[in-house]
Amino acid sequence: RDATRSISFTAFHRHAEINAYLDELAKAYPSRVTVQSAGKSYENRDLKTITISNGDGKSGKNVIFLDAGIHAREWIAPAGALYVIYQLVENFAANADLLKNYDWVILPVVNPDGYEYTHTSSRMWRKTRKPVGSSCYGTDGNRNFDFHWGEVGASSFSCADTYKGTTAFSEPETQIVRDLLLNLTGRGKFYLTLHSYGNYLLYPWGWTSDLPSDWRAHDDVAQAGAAAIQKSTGTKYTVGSSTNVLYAAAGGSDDYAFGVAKFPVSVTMELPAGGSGFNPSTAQILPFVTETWTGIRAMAEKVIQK
Ligand code: ING
Ligand code: ZN
Repeated sequence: RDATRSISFTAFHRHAEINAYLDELAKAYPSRVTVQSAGKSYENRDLKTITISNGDGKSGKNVIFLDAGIHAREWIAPAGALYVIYQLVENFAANADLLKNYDWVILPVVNPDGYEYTHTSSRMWRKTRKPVGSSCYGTDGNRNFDFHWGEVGASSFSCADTYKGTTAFSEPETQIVRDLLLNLTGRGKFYLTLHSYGNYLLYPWGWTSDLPSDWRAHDDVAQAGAAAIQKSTGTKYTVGSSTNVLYAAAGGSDDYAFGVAKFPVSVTMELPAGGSGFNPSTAQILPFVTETWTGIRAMAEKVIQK
């Protein structure tokens, strides 16, 4: 029998519903699930992480860290993270191989203030919501990490969508991701961050067109994801370094995870648009997140094999 799903993939859920789903899983599966607040957003929302294990009680395992929703309008990304959580927790029996020697830590909404703002006020908002000076709001979280911060592809103009922030880690939300990543240095073997849109599997660097010396480690994993997706649905993903296949942008979380927190594999996944940019129809959610899971599963298998 199929696992029962206690969250739907026929709607985009509000942040409070997402946090409630995590709490419900912690209650229903206490031996395999831990939910914690990693800190609060500028507007005081809890950034909850879910740590998923196989319940064997062993600590200090390797970790796969997944986040989504650093950009507010990219709604399919948190939906994708929720589907991963659903698979690993509620469909555990089919995915136990992914949890044997690894724990997963998932932060499904990095930027809840922006995410809520796209639901209530302005669908195309991208940034956080902390005011900058007196006239503009928000910083681009994916330009705010302290690794070659502000060197390329980021704006110094506080009203711009790619505003880098007043300083690196000016935002409570990026500080939270920083601390989660740094706490996992050594154990953290794979960092994956979900965005939309465009069907890309991107790896470092975003700050330079040079490739890291061990770019093949990232490429092997990303290519495995792209191949699995193409095999399952025919959807094509473009694989390469952010600078070389998309555009240069410094201060991204993937460069930080690899360059500073020393995750040996770090990937940004740009989910599909479905012909409607940041706003896929609700009927497209389940097909998209299912396909995305196929790719994530294949990437995780590759990491675990290494
Ligand atoms: N795209 C990413 C962005 O932050 C990216 C692409 C990721 C560029 C990492 C450089 C480094 O612009 C979206 N859709 O946000
Ligand atoms: Zn994005």
